[in-house]
This record gives sequence, structure tokens and C-alpha cells, in this order.
Amino acid sequence: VEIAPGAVHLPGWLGRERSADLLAACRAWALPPAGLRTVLMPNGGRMSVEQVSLGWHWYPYGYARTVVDGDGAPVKPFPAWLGAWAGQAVADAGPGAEAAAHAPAALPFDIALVNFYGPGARMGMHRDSDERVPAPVVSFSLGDTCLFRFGTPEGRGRPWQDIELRSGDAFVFGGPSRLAYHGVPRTRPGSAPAGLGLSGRLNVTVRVSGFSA
Ligand code: MD3
Ligand code: FE
Repeated sequence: VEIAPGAVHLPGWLGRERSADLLAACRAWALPPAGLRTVLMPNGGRMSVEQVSLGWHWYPYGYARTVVDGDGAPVKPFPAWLGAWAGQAVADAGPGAEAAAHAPAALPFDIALVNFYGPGARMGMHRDSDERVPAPVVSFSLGDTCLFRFGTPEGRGRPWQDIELRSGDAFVFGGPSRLAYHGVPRTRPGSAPAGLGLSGRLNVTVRVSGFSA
């Protein structure tokens, strides 16, 4: 389902097996060193979402190989299988999600950001511009349903579209949607599928850094 040019929602794409495997991997990634942490923003506020990075460590605003704003440990490796899933989701999304200026698979996926939303956690409207190439971003959701707000590249305000993201959904943001503002105004605590065994919401975004080493 294409909700805007290059923004393709793939409901239920993960299925049960990949959902269970991704959740198990997230539990391991959450552990220290270089595990789950809240991010202190330059304005002094702390993000309500807890986050862990793979491949390259994101901090406001850049990427590093160590947790420069936390325990200082080397970032955990980015697993090849997660890059393969993201590449398959991009292929399943169809040609609109490929950035015009970016040849498919010209560069491999090499970053994942794992976001954990406990009760009341949210993410304000922002855009993701710390990567150096226009490759698509692929998002995978697990656990509680959330309200996802998708705006325009022009600014944080309206117009926007409100969409529910559910456990098992994939979303590909490529082409003109890659630099659109977006956020998560709320989750729906208790809405996770009973069989999964997750309280709260996890979102994994898979990205191409464009960094050389
Ligand atoms: C559109 N995560 O990690 S996923 C983020 O649910 C982030 O945790 C949200 O925004 C979450 O930066 C939303 C959907 C998403 C992720 C990355 C994008 C949409 C995007 C990058 C570019 C355009
Ligand atoms: Fe984002």
C-alpha cells in the first residue's frame, strides 16, 4: 500500500517466524555493553524512547563507532540477515521506493536503530538526515500498535497522514518520502499480539550509512 510517493506500507510482512526471530535478537541487542539507553538531546530533554544502534551508533546528530553519549563501548555489529530482510522488503515494495539517484543495492544496508516504546513513550516529528545516501529506510514493527504520523519534506506541520503500525508490519521509505517529517504521537499499550510475548513496542529501522569505513 503506497501512502505517498515512495512510502510503501507492507502490513504483516514479517509474519510469525521472522517476528519471533527479530524479537529474540532485540532482547540480546538490548543488553549491555552498548545496550538500550535513552538519548539526551542537545536541548537538555531526554527521549522517552529507549534505543540501541547496530553497525553505526546514532547520537544527536551524527554516527560513531562507539557509544559516545553512553557507556563508550563499541557499537554492536550489524547482522547480514537483517540487511537481507530489508533488501527483500524494498524489492516487495516495488520500483517506487527506490531513490531515483540511488542504484538498488549499490551500497549494502549497514545500520539498524532499535527503538523501544514503553507506556507513554512517543517520538516527535523529525526527519532522518544523518545518513549520506538517499537509499530507502526500512522499518519493522513488533508488539503494541502505534499511531504513526507521516508528513511532508517541507516541514513538521500539516498536512500529514495518521496510520496505525501493527506488530509484523514493514514500511519502506524511499524516493521522495526519504526526507519526509514523521513521528509516533502514541502507542496503544496492551495491543500487542498475545502470542508474541512482548509488552510495549519495538521498531527496527534498517538504513544505509554511505560512510566508507
Ligand atoms: C520516514 N522511528 O527511528 S518508523 C526513527 O516507529 C523513527 O520508531 C519511528 O522515526 C518508530 O527515526 C518511525 C518509520 C520511519 C522510520 C524512518 C524513516 C519512517 C521514516 C526515515 C525516513 C522517512
Ligand atoms: Fe525517523
